[in-house]
Amino acid sequence: QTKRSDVSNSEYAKFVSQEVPRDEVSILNSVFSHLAYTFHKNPSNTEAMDAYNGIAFTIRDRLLKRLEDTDSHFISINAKRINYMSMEFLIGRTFDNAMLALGLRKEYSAVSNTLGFNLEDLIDEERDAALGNGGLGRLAACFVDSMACCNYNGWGYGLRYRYGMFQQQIINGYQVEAPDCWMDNPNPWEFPRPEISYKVKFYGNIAKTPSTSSGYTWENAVEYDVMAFDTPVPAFGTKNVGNIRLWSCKTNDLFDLNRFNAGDYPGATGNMVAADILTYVLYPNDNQNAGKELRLKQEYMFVSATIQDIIHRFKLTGKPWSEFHELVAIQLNDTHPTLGIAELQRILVDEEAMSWDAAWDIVTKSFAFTNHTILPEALEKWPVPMMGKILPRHLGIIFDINLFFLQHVEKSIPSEREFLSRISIIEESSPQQVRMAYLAIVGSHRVNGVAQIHSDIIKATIFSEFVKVFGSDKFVNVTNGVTTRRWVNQCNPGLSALITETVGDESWVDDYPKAHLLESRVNDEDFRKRWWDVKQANKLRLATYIKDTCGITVNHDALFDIQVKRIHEYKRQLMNILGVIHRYNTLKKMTPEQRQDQVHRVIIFAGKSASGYYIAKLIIKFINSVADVVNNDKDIGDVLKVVFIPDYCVSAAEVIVPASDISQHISTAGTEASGTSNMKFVMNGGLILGTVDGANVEIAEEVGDDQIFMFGVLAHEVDEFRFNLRYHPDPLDANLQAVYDTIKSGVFGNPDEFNPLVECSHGPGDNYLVSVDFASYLMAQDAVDALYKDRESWITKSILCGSRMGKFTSDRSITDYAENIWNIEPSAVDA
Ligand code: B1H
Repeated sequence: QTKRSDVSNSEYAKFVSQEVPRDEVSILNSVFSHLAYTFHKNPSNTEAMDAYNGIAFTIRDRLLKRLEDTDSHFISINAKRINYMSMEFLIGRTFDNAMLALGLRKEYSAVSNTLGFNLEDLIDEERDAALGNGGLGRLAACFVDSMACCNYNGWGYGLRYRYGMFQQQIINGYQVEAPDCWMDNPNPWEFPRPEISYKVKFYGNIAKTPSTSSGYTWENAVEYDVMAFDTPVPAFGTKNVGNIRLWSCKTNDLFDLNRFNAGDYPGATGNMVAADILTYVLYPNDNQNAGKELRLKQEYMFVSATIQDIIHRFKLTGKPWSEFHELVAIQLNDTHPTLGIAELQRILVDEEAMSWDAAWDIVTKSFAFTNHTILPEALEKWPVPMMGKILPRHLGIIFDINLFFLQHVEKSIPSEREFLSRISIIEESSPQQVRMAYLAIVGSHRVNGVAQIHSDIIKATIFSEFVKVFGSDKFVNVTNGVTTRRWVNQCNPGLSALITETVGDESWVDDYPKAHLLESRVNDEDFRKRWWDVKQANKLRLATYIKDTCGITVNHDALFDIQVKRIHEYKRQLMNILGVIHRYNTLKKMTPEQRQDQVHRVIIFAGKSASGYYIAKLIIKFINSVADVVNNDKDIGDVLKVVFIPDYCVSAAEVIVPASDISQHISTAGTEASGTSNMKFVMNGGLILGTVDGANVEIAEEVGDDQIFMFGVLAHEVDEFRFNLRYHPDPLDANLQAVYDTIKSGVFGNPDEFNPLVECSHGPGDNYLVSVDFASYLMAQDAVDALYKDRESWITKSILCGSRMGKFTSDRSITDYAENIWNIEPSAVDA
């Protein structure tokens, strides 16, 4: 307890009611003040990093004020809060985004000039916050941006990993991982909240005790302290500010004095290290379940602290438990936070003396679950013995949830044993496994997929039995979206200026459907030229980036053909590079004159592979080996270049996305739940080459299916083709055979090394149907070339596509969630 001195309320009210000054001189003075008093620097010894920090702290001041206002506003009106629980937030950089959100970019640019720096250079001083793998983590970051911009009371909850997504180096063509020590620099965007901390328990045993209403207590557990760090989320066009609360293990209570006194100094810190390790590292898997004990502990630590925090905040309202679900919505970003269901049930029955049924009613009314993948290797299952050891009470609760669920099913639909075992949360394997997706479905009131085709597929396949049990209405679709603040306004100033001019003001930034007005200018010659010039300038910027990062010179007049995403067999980077070899073979057979007549292309790849994913890593090596040969072939010159940009991350994407002429989204139909970079590329005036999969389908619906290049088998045909590859294989496509022959000739290096890639792209090993789609893929690529030669038609398509993407803003996604799942209204701070 601290004794507070008497601060007169009216003095405080006066203080907080002042807007932090926005004029250049005041900003400059605050920067001087931070430089002097936060960083011990003066203008004569200020380096770029110091200038970035000094400036960033003044922005943070402005954000914190707004964060406090937002919080008090929502508390004062007892607003329902969305708790978006995600093991990943792929935030990227905050600096530029925050200046734009505050509407102070011009002022800050002038201030940095006064300090002797170019604002663009200072922006490059910031390290990405890469607390995520790919689409799922980036989606979470876009969603907190949209919740704030749309004035919803929404917070993200996650983990503060000391090491984020590893940094990828390419050495001799191979991926080499280096740690992402992003916390080595001061982080102006987070602030520690040591007063907000909770105890999280592991291990121990369950004892029967009459003292709790459930009759159980959890004893002899090991306890850790977990502490909050808040990262305010700047929002554009509103004074609301969002928040991402990340948890980190506290180590201070874990010093072992007994060992220390006995002279065992290193041993005394043993527990501290163990605690720290819990939040040390992000598992670098995308669409792949690691299944490691440490990951289970991370998941539990995350959910336990979050649920305790949610309950703490709920109790401050003084409302009865029966109103919990009217004030709290909890969204599970995939199954990773699903233990939250068991944790809330446990706290209610073991600690809050509630009956099982009353507790379960609260749980199921509060939770909702988003599924992001149907890939079997990504579906989370935890061995029962492992869960029993680490979380004995939760395992008991999960067994009870399952028992009551199966009893309900038996009563409501007469079913055979087989059916019950198929939908059981516990898989009867050896050892038994907890199926986390099933727990999430049973414990939630809504389940959604992330694009229409994906939502339809999960209902028809992996969750079909649950549709029979709960009815179809529990399963809904919310198509993903991306924030236009970052993915248009910030990353593409040239295009943004054109949209602003067309719309008449900047209102499109948070009302993206307004971009449809661009369509009215499709025949305006001057506009078309400027549209083209913007793209060329973005290509030049990317060409410079490629020169800097790979040392390869590319001509920005060539067609830029881009595939950037995690490296995964189902995403078929392999098909792309096999297509490149086909193109190379074709060019080699031509006369020099014929060659010069072809559309010049730069094929650009980027993406990380999970560190233990052998085939994905081999694909990276293979792309680099092909690139080496093609790029150094004098016959080929500028007609074809192949580039693998290392260390793909959010800030690299901000340079890459605006520069595409065409981008590839070519997953085997039915495997990519949505994809979100497809949306970003089209918003930035790039066309797409894609399969009938994920959000490609809805993009085609919006922009017109004659506007984009689609090819390949359909999702419902995939099983049959797989079966045929195994039992009735067609003869191999002649072009693909020729590509294999080139590989086997050894031009790209030791053919034995790459043989696994040959084996997994045809015949029974071809799980992702590369050989089946190859011919139609090449035809689609020919159509791309033909259109690019007709520049005017290309520009028309590019403008039409760019103008018809209104649906794909994450503001629309969030509004869908708010209306169909969360049942919540927006409310602006200053309204
Ligand atoms: C997506 C994942 C994912 N789906 C497991 N599933 C992970 C699964 O660490 N793990 O265990 C990590 C990530 N990520 C992606 O989600 C989909 O593949 C995309 O198609 C989709 O656009 C994105 C956002 O919904």
